[in-house]
Amino acid sequence: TPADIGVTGLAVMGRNLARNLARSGYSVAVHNRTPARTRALVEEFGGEGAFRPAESAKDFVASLKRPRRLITMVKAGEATDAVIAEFAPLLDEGDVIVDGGNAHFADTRRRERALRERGIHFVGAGISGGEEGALHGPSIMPGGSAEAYDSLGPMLETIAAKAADGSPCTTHVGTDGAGHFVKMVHNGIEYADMQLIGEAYHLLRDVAGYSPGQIAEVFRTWNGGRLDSYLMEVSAEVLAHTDAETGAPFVDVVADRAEQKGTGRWTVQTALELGVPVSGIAEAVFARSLSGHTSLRAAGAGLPGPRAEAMDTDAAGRFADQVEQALYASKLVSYAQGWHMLRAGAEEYGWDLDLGAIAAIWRGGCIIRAAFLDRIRSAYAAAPGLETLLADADFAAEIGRAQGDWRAVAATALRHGVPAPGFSAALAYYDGLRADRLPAALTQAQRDFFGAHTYRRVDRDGVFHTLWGGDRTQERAD
Ligand code: 2AM
Repeated sequence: TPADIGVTGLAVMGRNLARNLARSGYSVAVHNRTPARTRALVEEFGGEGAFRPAESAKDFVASLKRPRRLITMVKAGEATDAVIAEFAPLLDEGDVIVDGGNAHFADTRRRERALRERGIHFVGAGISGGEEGALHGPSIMPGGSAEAYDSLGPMLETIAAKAADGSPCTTHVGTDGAGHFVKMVHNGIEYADMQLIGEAYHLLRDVAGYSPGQIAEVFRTWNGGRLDSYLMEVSAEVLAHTDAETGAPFVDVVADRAEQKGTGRWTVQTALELGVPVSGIAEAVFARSLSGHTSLRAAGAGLPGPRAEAMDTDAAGRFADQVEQALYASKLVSYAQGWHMLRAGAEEYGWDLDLGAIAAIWRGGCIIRAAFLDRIRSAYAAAPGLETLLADADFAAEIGRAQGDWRAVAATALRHGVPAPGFSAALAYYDGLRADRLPAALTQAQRDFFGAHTYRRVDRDGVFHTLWGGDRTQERAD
């Protein structure tokens, strides 16, 4: 009997996804450019379910039930195009290719368009949760035609993570590149979350004087409250870990140069094009980048600045509580920025994104999974047109209660010379939203002065220019 679905590209993500499908009762055709990986999968895990190994692309395609469904799990970029070029000629109208890699959404849009012309459905599916997620239940963000989702949905819903209320962490996100776009924003938010947790750690260490082990305890406590999240849990685990070789806290033996594969950078690049201020994500990308500039940091190492002063135990405890408030408020802001970007992307690319459903499918499986996402889901359920998450009454009230401590923490960071770009950028964004008047008025006047770029007035319609070099009279410019 033919296989329900095929997976090609059997590195660890593909292999685990194929195993997840097989363990869920589907018969899975498996294929890899190098057949040794296919054989290894069947040898090691063949007992877990119905695998149909194929060595040639032709046999692989021939072993699939019609309309055929195949998932490619190869490296994003040229490999994906190579796989499509190899398989598309072997497929028929109505067949479905799913790209489960980390493709750029613009590539997915291009591939979807080209395959649509040939009658083949192309689904760009963001998959988050790493290796473990792929095996035990990831969050899956598929974009493509509704017809393709009709065919794939039941399988994806079976293998996806389940939220606490039992609902699957997948949904039809939107057409063409919507799934990979949403996955990209997920990763951007992940960068911001990690940066904010890093800043909290840095402040607790250098200002409160806590050891990594003590910070692990603080994080565990926070993880029992509103900051409950996978990343908080991971951070506590890491901070509690001791290096076996040296006996030092593990975090102290890791080189402090953060790397990046590029999805955070894509998020910021796209946000710049969409004109959406995602300062939390941008600061996170820049902070990683700064950390990696070894010679630059060496050149700056002797620059003057304050030294953190020791705090007594009570003061340190009070400060830790304030940091929790600052972390929560900054996190709220970065999620608000992320959702703004989702809205803007939907508008630009014509996707009907359900902003609450996206929060819902991030409640489980993915790296930013957290109880908190259920609150975003309900905020959008109550008000689908919500302009910003910060305008939700509950979030606004919370941030109102947090803001005193948030400001105190940001000020302490500045005074002690501990960099906290995420906390301060989030606060600046918040105050920018709150402001009655912004200095953008001066910006516009400057632009008109040196470049005759014109301005609008607060008191009447129209576009104006002032004759700055002449008698400074104002003329209509529209
Ligand atoms: P391989 O085992 O033959 O190298 C991650 O690198 C996965 O993508 C691997 O399964 C790898 O196959 C596959 N891959 C990388 N480049 C590829 C290409 N150009 N065509 C097909 N598969 C490719």
